[in-house]
Parts: sequence; C-alpha cells; structure tokens
Amino acid sequence: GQVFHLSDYRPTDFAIETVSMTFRLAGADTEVVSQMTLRRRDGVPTDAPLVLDGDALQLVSLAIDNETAEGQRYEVTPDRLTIHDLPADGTFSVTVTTKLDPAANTQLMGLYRSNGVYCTQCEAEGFRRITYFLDRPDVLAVYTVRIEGDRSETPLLLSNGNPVEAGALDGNRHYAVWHDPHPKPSYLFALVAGDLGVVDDVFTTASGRSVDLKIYVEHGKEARAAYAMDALKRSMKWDEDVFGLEYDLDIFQIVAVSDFNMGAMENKGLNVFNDKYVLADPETATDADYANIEAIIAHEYFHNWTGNRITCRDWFQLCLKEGLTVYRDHEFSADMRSRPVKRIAEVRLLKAHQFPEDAGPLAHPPRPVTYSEINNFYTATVYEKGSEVVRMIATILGAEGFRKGMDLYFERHDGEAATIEDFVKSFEDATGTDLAQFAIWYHQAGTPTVSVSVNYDQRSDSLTVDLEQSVAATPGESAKKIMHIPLRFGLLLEDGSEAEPAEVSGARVDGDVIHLTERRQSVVFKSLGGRPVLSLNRGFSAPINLSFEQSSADLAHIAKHESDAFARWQALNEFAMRILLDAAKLSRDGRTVAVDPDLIAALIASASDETLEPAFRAQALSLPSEADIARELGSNIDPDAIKRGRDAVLAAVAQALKPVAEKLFDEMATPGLFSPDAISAGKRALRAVALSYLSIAEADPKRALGVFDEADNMTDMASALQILAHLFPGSAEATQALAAFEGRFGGDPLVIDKWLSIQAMAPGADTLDHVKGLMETRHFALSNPNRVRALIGAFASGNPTGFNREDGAGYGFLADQVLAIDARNPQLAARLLTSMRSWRSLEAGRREHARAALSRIAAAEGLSTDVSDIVKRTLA
Ligand code: HT7
Ligand code: ZN
Repeated sequence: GQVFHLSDYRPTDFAIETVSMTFRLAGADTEVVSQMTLRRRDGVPTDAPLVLDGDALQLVSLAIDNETAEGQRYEVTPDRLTIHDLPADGTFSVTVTTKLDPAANTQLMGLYRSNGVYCTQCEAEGFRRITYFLDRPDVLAVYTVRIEGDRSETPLLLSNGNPVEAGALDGNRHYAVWHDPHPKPSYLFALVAGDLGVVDDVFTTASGRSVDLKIYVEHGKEARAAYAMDALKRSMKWDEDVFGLEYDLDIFQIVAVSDFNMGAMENKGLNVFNDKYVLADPETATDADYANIEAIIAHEYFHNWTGNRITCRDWFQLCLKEGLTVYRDHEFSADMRSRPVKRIAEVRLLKAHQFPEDAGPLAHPPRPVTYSEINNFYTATVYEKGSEVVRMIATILGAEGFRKGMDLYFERHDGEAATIEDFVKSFEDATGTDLAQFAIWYHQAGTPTVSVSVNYDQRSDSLTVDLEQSVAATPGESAKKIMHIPLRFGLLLEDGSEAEPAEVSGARVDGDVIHLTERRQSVVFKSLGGRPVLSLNRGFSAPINLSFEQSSADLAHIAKHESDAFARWQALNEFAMRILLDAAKLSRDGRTVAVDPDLIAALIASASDETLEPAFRAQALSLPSEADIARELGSNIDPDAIKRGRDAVLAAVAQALKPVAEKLFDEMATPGLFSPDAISAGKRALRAVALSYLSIAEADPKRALGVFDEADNMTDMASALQILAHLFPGSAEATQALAAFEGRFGGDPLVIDKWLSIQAMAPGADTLDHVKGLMETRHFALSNPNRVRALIGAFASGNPTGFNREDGAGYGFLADQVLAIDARNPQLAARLLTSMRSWRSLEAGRREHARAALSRIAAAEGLSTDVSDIVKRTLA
C-alpha cells in the first residue's frame, strides 16, 4: 500500500472557493450534484490538470463552466477524477454528479443510513465517498447545501451553518437549503435527514447574540437528552469565560445516531454523536456515562474554535486539534467537577491506553511524519499524550502566559489550516520563551523514564536530588533526544508541613517546578528544617515513568500529608503497585502472598479520612488493575498469576477493611431523588467500592444481590451486577440478576451493552464460550459498532485472564472476528485488533499463540488497508 510522508506536503494547484451541493435523497438511487468554483493558484502552469479524490464513486456526469465535459477531457475511476484543458484564466466551475446507495455503505464513512436516518461521517477521508473533491484539510471552501427528500421518511433535512430556505416539491417531497458562511475543509461537512424528535433551547452569547440549540434523538427519547443540553450550555459559557471564545452561527445542532464508528464528530454547526454519548437518565445511565456525555459534548463544541475555525494543514497535524481540544475538555471537566479526582481518572486512562501504545509496536509521536492509513492515527497518543503536551506548555508558561499564547494563536491563524509549528510559535512569541527543546515532545515517540535518587545531608540540612532521563527505542527511532521535562514537586517535612528551602541550586527550578533539560541534572535544596520527603511529579505534570526507590514509609507519608490530592493518590497507588508486583511474582512461583500491613493501614486511613471527598476515597481504595500490573511487569506476563496474586491482596485488604467498609456502605447511601452531580456520584462510587470489599470479605453474593434488587439507578445496579458476575460467576444470585437485567432492559440496546460488557469481562477461561453464545442472541449485531465494542472489545481489552487463555483460543477468536468485521467495516476491525498490541510482553506459550493468530490475519486475502497496516506493524 501507499505510504504518506509529511515531507511530501505541498499545497494544491487549485483552491476551491465555493461548493454548491444538491442531495436528492432517494434510497439506492440517491444523487449528489456538487458544483465547485475553483481558482488556479499563482505560479501553477496553465496546463496543470485538476486531480480530484474519490473512493468507490460512480460518476453520472461532469460539466466544466456548466458545459458537459467530453470524454477526452477527463479520466475517471472510482477513486480519482482527472480533468484536463482547464480554462486559461484559471477560474472556472466544475459540476460533478454522482450516484450513491447509502444503505449499502457498511463502513459508516461518507453518506450512510443508521436506523433509516441518512447521515454522514467525513473525517478523515469520507467526503470523497460522496463526491469527487480535493478531500484534504487545507482546502477551505464556503458551502451551500440543498437537500431534497421524502416528506414522510425525512421530515428533517439538516446540514452545516444557518438555514436559508425550505419548501415543497412534487410527489410528497420537500427541500431545505443551508448556508455555512465559514470556509471549512470537506471533513467538517455534514448532512442528516430523517425522522427524529428534538429538544430545543437557546443560549445567549457574552456579546448578546441568541443561538438556537437543538438536539435530535429518536422519537420518545427526548427526555434522555436533557443532560446533554445542559452540558452544551455549560460548555458554551465556559469557553467564553476561560478562553474568550464565542459561538459564531445562529444555530448549533447535535444529532444522535446509533451506528457510529467513534464517539462523536465536530462538523461545523452540526455535530453528529454516537447516541451512547447523548442519551442519559438515572434509570439507564451510570455516573460514568453522565461524565462521558459532559466531556464529549464539551469536546465537540470546543472544536468549533480548535479544529474548525483553525483547522489542520494536513493529517500529520491531527494532534493540533485533538490534543488541544482534549486538554480543553479536561480543564472543563476539572472545573465542573473535582479537579484532583478528574486528574486521577485522566492519569489512569493515560497509563492504561497511551503508555502501552507508546511502549509497543504501534508507538508513534503525537505529530507523526509518516502513515499508511490515517484512520489508524486517531490514537491515545495523538489525543491523550497530545493533551498532556499542551498541559506541559501551560505548566511551563503559567496560566497567564498560556492564555496569551492561545490568544495569539487565534489572532494569527483564525480561518487558516495550521501546523504544530504554528501553534508552538504562538506561545514562543507571546511570552518570549524558547520552546525548541520542549517541542521534541511532539516529534519523539516513547514514554520517558526519569530515574531519581535523593541524598539528605543532616550536617548541612540539604537535600540533593539526582535526576536522569531516558527514552527506550521505538519503531523507527533508535536514537532519542534529550527532552524538557517539567516536574512539579513538594518537600514534605516530618510533621507534614512543606519545607521552604532558603537556597536552591543546580537545575532550573521555578516555584514548584523542576525543569529537567539535560540527560543528568541535580538540584540541591538547602536549609530545609529537617529531612524532607520528596513528592515528585505532582499532578502528573509530565507523562513519564518515574523510577524512584522511595521507601514505603515515605510513600505513606506523602499519601497522608501532600497538599496536592493527586499526589496523595499517586503515592498510595505506587505503594499498592509494589505489593501487587510482589504478589504476582510470588503466585507465579506458587508461593504464599503476604500483604504489608503499612499498605493496609494507609488504605484504611484514606478510606476513613472524612476531610477527603468520597470520590477521592473511592479512587484511593481502587487498587491498580490486572492490566496495570501487567504493564508494570513489562515482560513474561502470565495473566493468571497476576490475577491470583491480586486476588490474594484484595482478600487481605478486604478482611482488614471490613469495619470501615461496613460504615461507608451505610453512610454513603444516596437516598431520595437521583442527581448526577459529582458529589453524589462520588458517594455512589465509594459505596460501590465498599460493597466490593464487603462481598469479598463475606464471600457471599447476598449483599450485592440486595443492592441490585433495591437499586433505583443504573450506577448502583450496574456496579452490583458486576460484583455478582465477576466475584460469584455461576452463582444463583449472579444468574438471577443477569436474567432480571436482561428482562428489564432487553429492548434498550445501549443498556444491554452494559450487560454484554459485564459478562464479557468476567474473568476466567470459560468466558470465551459465553461470549460466543452471546453473539448468537438477539442482543448482538456484528454490524453495530457499539455492540461489537461492548462484547468483543470488552472481552479482548478488558478481560486479561479470559482473552489471554493459556490455549490461545482467545486470540484465535479475535482473529476470526477481525476478519469477519473487516469485510464490512475496516475501521472498526482495525481498532479491535489493537487489543493485541502488547502480545510480545506475554510469556512464551501465549506469545506463540498470539503470533499465530496475528500471522493468520496477515496472510488473509483482501485485507483492508486499515487492518493490514495494524497487523503489519504489530508483527514487525
Ligand atoms: N474528530 C472526530 C474524529 C472522528 C473520526 C475519525 C475517523 C473516523 C470516524 C470518526 N468519527 C469521529 C472526533 C473527535 O475527536 O472529536
Ligand atoms: Zn476531537
């Protein structure tokens, strides 16, 4: 296949200035007429042909300056239209008519039908599946879109921008015309037509303009869109308050569809969402669902400025919009909820998804320089690490400097297609800071390791901190550059107060940030007032692995006294990880696991500290997962041994924690009307952790069944069901609860997804057969991405012992599913396959089974470029 290189970038020969489209929606005979006005760019030879992108297109007719083009003037294939002999003056129009069958589009890219609703997905290269075009993000045009459809089937006809006209046509048909005054790349184009219910609202901007807000959902589900609407209004206000950014059209619309490859899409003025991230009510959505909806509504809305007003020059710059927009949605959620708890969740996710990506065969920099399939670059690295890089810029420049840089970025590049270099330069110029070394974060793959050692000299009352950075080789990058790593820190004295050293020397230190900019650097703190405990990487200021042999006593001290709540959690988590790593090794060798009483004491102290918010305490009590332990072990992984060791630790903690857990279980009940607010959600989370420990300690499913039966909300219900299915598989109680859940929610696919996932993640070798059985039920459909992710995705990436069965059957099953799905939806198949990315870290037996499954995929005929790219890199 073709490989694309950043170094090959050059602007197009022609600019497309306006696009006027007509969609005649008519099922399998849908017709699209697209009239573009073009201008040859300065310096381009007059005989240069116009080469338009297509993908599986059927050309009906072609006209140049409204005259039908003769056959000798152009060459056409399903994926390219080349036009010669263009007017010498360089300005002309091209009219392309194509014919589509949206219902036959199973890739969910381009124009397709979801539950009968016509909808589009154009990022990254879906527009070329609708019409021939210069389908790349640096071609910005003004669009006018006319949609014609059947009145009964498609009473709603939507596109980007503002509505300008609507009316009746013959034969029970009607039309609507939309105009988007903001020039945009084709990937932000959208059309939706169907029969949907609507929730209406209005937002008044800071400058007093009134914006109509509309969320479209399936009829009858309008009430479930109320939270999304509330989140939208809060997002609009937040962007004005925090970044001074106002919305720029008269109307903002969101449509929820049930077949969607990703979470949502930021099309200008017409966001299209996976309905999972719009619909919520207490009976059907968990607190996690509410938090995701809030974050994703915000994310897509924030793209209006970071992505749409300023877009990407080319797809190598994807993290220009994605990393920055994730950073903005993280900050929004932190402001709406608890900042430290939000940060803990972010870091857990970053470590669970991005760190393994960066440590495996699919590692790439946030701003890559080569790709063979752009759809495979919507990764944790581009999104999550991209966001961490922006966060580090904010740490280095401070809040004021960061805002100045953002303001300059908008001032300079509004209406343009920009690059990462443009972005970094805005911060440099706005603050007079040299960010050349810092920018390596964008260009280098791999998670840096910072090794730390400390030496306290009592005589001089000084602490020397020695730091050393390194990055392991990643595919295609063996020699790594020295990075600028901003490390927040604290120095905690014995009484828990913070030391204020009279003198600091060595590496640059600004306030509570150490700037590590060389391979090896030291910092010396003098006149401390006694030996301090160093708390390093507060707030996870840099996305790194710390290698720091801190004593358990020091970790417990940080867990108890840090003023930064995130750092308290981090210390506790690190302490627990050590015990869990030991436990995994001991159980692999068939030895008995003992748990350090100091860890138990630290956990009990956090659990019972009423000055700490419940959501934080829930995080503190949630020990690292089996996957976390595997990642930390790094090689020769035996998931069964990890689970046995972890279970032994959990059992010991549960016994010791029993009285505290009983108390929390009673005190954290949230009687009365359900509220999705962060405080109530925190109580539910803490009560669920308490229930889980109590169920382990009591070795009895009755308490969990009681919670399940009495639950008046999905959060309590789903957490109780998970405890039953995972801790007491096959018990009468688990069977009863699973059946009750199915009976009650069998008609609601989004809720049944939870039921599928919980069962798919039940530990142990038997789950595979159960998953296969579930695939045969009416609840599953290989054609729906949410179902596939809920069942097969949850099994492959959320069930370490089940998926990594010793006999390799889990890998064989995944290979079968990837191949079956690839035939209809390559993007979905490729993403599913990334669950194999850490296969080389497995112990030898499993590794060979994994290799065989991957090799079978690689050898299959007719693979998509999506799956072929992932499988080749995974095996390389
Ligand atoms: N920018 C959007 C990415 C997206 C996407 C990409 C490829 C294929 C389908 C897709 N759907 C959405 C989502 C976002 O980051 O906001
Ligand atoms: Zn995004």
